[in-house]
Amino acid sequence: MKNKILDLRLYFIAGPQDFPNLSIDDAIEQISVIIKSGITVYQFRDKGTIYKNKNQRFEVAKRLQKVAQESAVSFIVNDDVKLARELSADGIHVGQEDESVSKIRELIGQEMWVGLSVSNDEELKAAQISGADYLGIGPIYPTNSKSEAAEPIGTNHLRKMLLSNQLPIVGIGGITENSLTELSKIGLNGIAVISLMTAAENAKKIVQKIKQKIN
Ligand code: TZP
Ligand code: MG
Repeated sequence: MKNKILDLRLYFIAGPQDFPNLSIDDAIEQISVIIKSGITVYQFRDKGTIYKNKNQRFEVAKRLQKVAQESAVSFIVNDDVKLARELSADGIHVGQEDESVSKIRELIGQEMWVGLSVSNDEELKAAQISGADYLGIGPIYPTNSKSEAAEPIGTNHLRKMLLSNQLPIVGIGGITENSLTELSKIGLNGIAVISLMTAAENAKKIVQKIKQKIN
């Protein structure tokens, strides 16, 4: 169920596939450590390729949701509206190629947050009236974490895009510790990351650094 406030400052995205060298149990453990490190949102982004059956995927999502709930971290499901509803997740996040926000609203009403990915001016404009609660905008920089990612937007263009935006927004794509200062001046509500956190040796340290910069 929707958490009252959606604090977008540090939005971590991952599924077990983002830990290709680990067993599913070890990946859950790693993701749990990150969820507990002070992030504000966790998105279960799982392409479903590594499981024996659907039930196993459901159980993994449920375990991670429990960790998020215990840490007062909002739990968002990527793409899979059915899973989000079965779990009563706090929200659902979709891309341009997924079910439309209006269709999702028909299914779920106002009970969950709906996030939408945008990667260019046209998508950002259309997103303003889409009914989405927040937007993920990117990739800002080149990324290795999404195979079908669009062209990087770059911070100069991103700044211009945000002039015509009214919605809460997280920046995503290729964000490293080195980009935090630059990103802190753009007016984002938060940053969304995969590899910055999955590769972190000390998740808490990175979280502190990000929270100092992005607020
Ligand atoms: N959408 C746009 S870029 C991206 C997604 C899911 C991947 C972000 O991963 P990273 O490792 O933070 O660049
Ligand atoms: Mg998608």
